[in-house]
Amino acid sequence: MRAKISTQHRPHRHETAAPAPNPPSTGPLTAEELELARRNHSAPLEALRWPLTPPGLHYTVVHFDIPYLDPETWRLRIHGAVEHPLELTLSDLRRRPRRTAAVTLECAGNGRGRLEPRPPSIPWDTGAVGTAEWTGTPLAPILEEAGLAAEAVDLVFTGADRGVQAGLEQDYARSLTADEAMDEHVLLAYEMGGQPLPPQHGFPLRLLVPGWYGMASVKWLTSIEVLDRPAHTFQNERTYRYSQGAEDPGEPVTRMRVRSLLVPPGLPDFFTRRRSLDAGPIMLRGRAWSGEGPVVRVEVAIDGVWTDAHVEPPTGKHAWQEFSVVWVAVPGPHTLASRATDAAGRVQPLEQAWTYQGMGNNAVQEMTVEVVA
Ligand SMILES: Nc1nc2c(c(=O)[nH]1)N[C@H]1C(S)=C(S)[C@@H](COP(=O)(O)O)O[C@H]1N2
Ligand SMILES: [Mo]
Repeated sequence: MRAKISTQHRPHRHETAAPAPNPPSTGPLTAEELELARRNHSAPLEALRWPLTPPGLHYTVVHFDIPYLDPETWRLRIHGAVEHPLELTLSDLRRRPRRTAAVTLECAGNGRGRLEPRPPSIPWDTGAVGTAEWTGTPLAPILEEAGLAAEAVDLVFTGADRGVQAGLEQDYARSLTADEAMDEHVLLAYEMGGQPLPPQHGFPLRLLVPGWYGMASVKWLTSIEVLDRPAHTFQNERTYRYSQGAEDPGEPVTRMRVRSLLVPPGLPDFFTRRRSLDAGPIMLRGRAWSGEGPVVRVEVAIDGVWTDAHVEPPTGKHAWQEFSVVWVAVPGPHTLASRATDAAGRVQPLEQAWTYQGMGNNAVQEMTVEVVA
């Protein structure tokens, strides 16, 4: 049995949440998690070498199926509490002012697979992050043309993908407040890396909410509904929460927490992925980002001793930043780590606070390497 849910009408969040498919687990990965991991690929960490994630290496998340959409018949409807409802074609959108921005997207569940017990969802390690140049047209002027009603409270962004989650049939939909939606950086994006969006990244059009975890950037966008009351979408209220249990509504997940990751140095072992490198000076590099950016400091630790790394300025307001530090590697096993601080003064924690859905994991990543003479 599964219930049907429309985008806006669903149980209030204080009502009992539907149970997660399985309780958090400490056991081996389940067949369902392995299938989710196969379908939703992360970036291999060596992809962090590129300032812009090369095509095909950017992580993807697809809750249901990738919809097959015909760009000729596809429309974006802007409706609800507006003076002038709009129905826009892809060429209408392409004729509007064009803007390109390098934006780092990270899945809010990135790092979930390392939690104990492990929430049952995509069991990410740390690679659910990427940076692309997205091209599109700013949303705010379109909303101005539509004429948001004075009573406008929330906007619901709905994608063309539909499926069942937690027993409820639904379209993938997320809401933003009118203020958040009117932010000048929010884009309706139709290109990624100068090419039409690949199907898995939202062809023909996606929302892009820079600075926020990826769930806000609704792919395969078909509808923007303006509401004169708070929205209650499943993806805002039942998932993407910092909660401690199925009954705990918790706080909503919004902006990306400050984080840094090192490019794995040296040579990997095919099977174990353990890494070895030659003794001597080596440049350690990585990337750091924050939804409250920019990143103002990155420290790198060798065997627990922290030193400041050099941090490059961002290539775009919402793009990650490169950091680097020289290490004179001496033979033996070593632990490497990096820790970023953003302009808001937030610092990556050394230990990850556990949440029921495994959201917003930004703890310092540790990596062990074997240095050989
Ligand atoms: N319509 C729709 N939009 C979506 C999703 C989805 O499943 N359906 N997944 C979201 C999540 S959770 C993330 S992290 C980002 C991932 O974007 P990407 O696949 O382009 O990297 O898309 C978001 N937008
Ligand atoms: Mo995500």
